Amino acid sequence: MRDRLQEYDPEIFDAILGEERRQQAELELIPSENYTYPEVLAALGTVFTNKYSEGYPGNRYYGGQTYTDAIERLATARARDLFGAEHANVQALSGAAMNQVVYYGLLEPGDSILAMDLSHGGHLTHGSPVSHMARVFDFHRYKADAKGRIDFDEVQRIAEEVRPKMVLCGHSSYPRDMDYAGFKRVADSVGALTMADVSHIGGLIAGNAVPNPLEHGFDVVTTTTHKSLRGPRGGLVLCKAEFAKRIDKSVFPGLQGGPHMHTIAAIAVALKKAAEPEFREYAARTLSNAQTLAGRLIEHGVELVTGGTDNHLIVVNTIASFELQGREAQQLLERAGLATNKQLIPDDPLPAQRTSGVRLGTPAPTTRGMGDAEMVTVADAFVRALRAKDDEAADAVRAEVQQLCARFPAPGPLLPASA
Ligand code: DSN
Repeated sequence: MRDRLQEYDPEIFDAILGEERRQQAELELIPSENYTYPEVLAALGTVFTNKYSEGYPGNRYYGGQTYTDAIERLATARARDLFGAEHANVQALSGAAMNQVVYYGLLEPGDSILAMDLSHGGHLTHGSPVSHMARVFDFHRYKADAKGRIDFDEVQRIAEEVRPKMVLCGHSSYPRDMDYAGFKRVADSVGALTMADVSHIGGLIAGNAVPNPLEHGFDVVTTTTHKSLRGPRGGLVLCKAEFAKRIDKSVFPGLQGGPHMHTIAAIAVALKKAAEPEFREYAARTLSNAQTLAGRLIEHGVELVTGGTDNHLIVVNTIASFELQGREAQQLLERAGLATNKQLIPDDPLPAQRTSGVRLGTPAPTTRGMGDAEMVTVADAFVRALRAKDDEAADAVRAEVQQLCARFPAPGPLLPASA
């Protein structure tokens, strides 16, 4: 198949090959990215791409659904089992869609939602003023305290003032554990629903390495499937049985049309992988690698937001540590073969395109099989590249990073390049 693509469309083929080589030669430290399984890539590139399947198994709008029903039933059952959920919907096309599904399915336009501030670790889809959702729902924001921890007295105070219909926790750059019992107490005290967006830590929850909000009585939990869960790009909505119909109707016909059945097949494969004992080891090692990486950076005098991490991600204050804006640091690191992303720090004085920090994470290096020794090497390389602040030093670091990556190959496509 690859030969046919190469022959027919060499420009696209070359870009695919280039990206494969980039992913092998550089180290992916962006905490929301990972290297998926060859089996997931195989499931994605199948004839399920051809099929329209609006509706749900046993109740679709088009015929020919024998096999789409089979894969969607498998995917939903595996999602329920893995996360201990009463109901699972696997059709959301992405993280943004999956969160909109919940807001529209369980709330009315104008209802208030209490969620974490973006610069303190929240997410664009949690009511950032630049998102469409902020025009439809009335978002209010809580922040972390001066030490970067969530102050539940403050969350409670805002909740009593605002009387939200939903309390939302979850993060894309908050490096600490979530106190789900604390959020549930606040929500219960004002009669609000509880929602956790665990997109970043979905795989860590599946691997039993961090707490599961469903075990704390949360009403609804969302997670993307491509971050620490190592699946294809997609979204899961997990909820109590009492919300199942409203969630399903909110996905289809509420927000989406035909589900991407090739993605659902690949999600099912990733969920099967995540239920295996090896995945628990992977989740535990992702956490211990983050501890080692953070510890070594601190030994070098690097300033981390909240002073460390409890999960897979680390936010470095690059202004305080290296007198570099996040954007400059990201560029130097990219030249050094380390892929990171510029990151707002709490109440960042700089805009999102410049920022005062960068964000790193360990899901992808852990997938490559790296451990403590390699995390020390990566931390040393990171510091060397940013302290020298010049292209020559970054190029020298890149050579070392490439050697490291060659020793720990990323899982590639199922078929070799010549197949
Ligand atoms: N873009 C993802 C992240 O990097 O955290 C979340 O949507």
